[in-house]
Amino acid sequence: MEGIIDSVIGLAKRAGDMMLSEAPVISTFKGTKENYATETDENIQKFLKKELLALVKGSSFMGEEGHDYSKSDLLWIVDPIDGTVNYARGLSMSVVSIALVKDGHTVCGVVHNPYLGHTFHAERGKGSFLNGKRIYVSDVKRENALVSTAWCAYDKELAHPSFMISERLHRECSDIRRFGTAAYEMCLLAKGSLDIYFEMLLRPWDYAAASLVVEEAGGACSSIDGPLDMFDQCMVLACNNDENLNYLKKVVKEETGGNVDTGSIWRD
Ligand code: LIP
Repeated sequence: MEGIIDSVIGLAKRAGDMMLSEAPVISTFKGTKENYATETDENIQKFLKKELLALVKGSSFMGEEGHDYSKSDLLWIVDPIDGTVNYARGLSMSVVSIALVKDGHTVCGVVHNPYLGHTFHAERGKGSFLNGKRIYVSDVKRENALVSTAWCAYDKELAHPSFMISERLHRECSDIRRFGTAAYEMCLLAKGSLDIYFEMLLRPWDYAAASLVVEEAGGACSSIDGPLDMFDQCMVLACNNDENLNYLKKVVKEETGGNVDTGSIWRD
């Protein structure tokens, strides 16, 4: 996969320009009134699918807007607009997220915020970068940690345990932030601006790229009982170090009794 990262960064920036130049028009509702796509989500996905499949022969594609994919050991996992509700409501905080996953593990990832001109990228074993400058997670301890989280707007049956966890983290850490885009929040952790990140339920396109950016910056990502699932939805935990990750796992298990059914994107 040598040498493709610059092409992927270029495509993410062109997709970002589409986000800035197209007015948001809601086109599709996906099961709840909170979970929808805009025409721009669909246009960007169509554009990236064509370009990325041409970039790596034999690869396949999974995107948020219609996520059928053929099994291949080389899979593009794309969120055309992470933070779609922000985009639709004119909150200038959304990103394009592109990951190349080999045998279930991300090998390269790009997360681009066109509003701030922030482009994060990482290749496995080569470190993480923001606009070409190497980045590292913080060394902030739990009691001073800035936490970022959310309360399952698309899956409100999971909101109550999410609030319980947030209340405990607020009590035992420093404070909580919420930006409305998982991929960008995890990248803020990778650059040392946040220290603990948690969401009860996300899909592979929300975290496939950003999780590599966190890990290559020295941080740690996992689900509650194992690695992040690149082929199905799961709980997402990301921290600046293993100590805080173990603390977060303990809090989630204690506050949920350890039995949260996160369902599957492959069955209703
Ligand atoms: C969103 C995530 C956000 C989460 C939302 C949704 P989308 O992704 O970025 O963190 O709370 O439920 O998953 O739908 O904007 O790509």
